[in-house]
Amino acid sequence: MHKIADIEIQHDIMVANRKLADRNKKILDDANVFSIDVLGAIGSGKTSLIETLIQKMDTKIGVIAGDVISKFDAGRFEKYNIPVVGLNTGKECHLDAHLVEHAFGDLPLDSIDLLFIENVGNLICPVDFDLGSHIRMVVISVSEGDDTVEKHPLIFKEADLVVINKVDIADAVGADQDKMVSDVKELNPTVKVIKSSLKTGQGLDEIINSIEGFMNK
Ligand SMILES: Nc1nc2c(ncn2[C@@H]2O[C@H](COP(=O)(O)OP(=O)(O)O)[C@@H](O)[C@H]2O)c(=O)[nH]1
Ligand SMILES: [Mg+2]
Repeated sequence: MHKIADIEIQHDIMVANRKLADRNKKILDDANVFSIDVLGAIGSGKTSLIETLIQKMDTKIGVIAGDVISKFDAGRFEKYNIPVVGLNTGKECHLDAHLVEHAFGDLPLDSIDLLFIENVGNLICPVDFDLGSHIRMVVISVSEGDDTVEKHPLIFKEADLVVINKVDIADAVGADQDKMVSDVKELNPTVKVIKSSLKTGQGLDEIINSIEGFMNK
């Protein structure tokens, strides 16, 4: 059973995070950096998608990569010779605005136009922690099961762009990709939902157009 003190501490944490997120947003706006919080389950293809976008988009990109331990994903991004900061969350299952603010200190924000923040892989904890990014992109894959959206409604309600990845293997894993799209639309009727495969390239132009649309708003 929760004690009142526990609930108050949780509330204080959320309020403090909200303030820091607003401050982060101002830092990004002052530096003319558009930022995307990339959320999704472990293995859905977040890092692979960002790697592909680094190679395909005609924009100066930087990345903050959240890993529980070590610098696994940061190491993957460093190969592209772009500004990268790896953040370790230890036992925490999400990034927060305070960690992201620290990462800003190690990034040349003035020479970045687009900043991807790859959050820790899961569909639950990151939802409550705004990082100060401009949009949230949720990447899920058909191999997580076509009931993933129904089981995790909150993250889809908060999303600006949803990518349903790995459609190349939808038949192999028996997933109904169109059901996943309609489940998202039911929760969030105005959100853009794109089916993609990083193996065949399906949906990539649409993802890039959508991101550029948000950047030019
Ligand atoms: N079949 C298939 N595999 C993919 C696709 N996108 C990513 N993967 C694979 O899925 C695994 C996890 O990808 P990763 O980008 O590390 O996921 P993350 O944990 O969300 O960052 C890797 O082995 C990728 O090669 C896709 O569209 N189709
Ligand atoms: Mg990753």
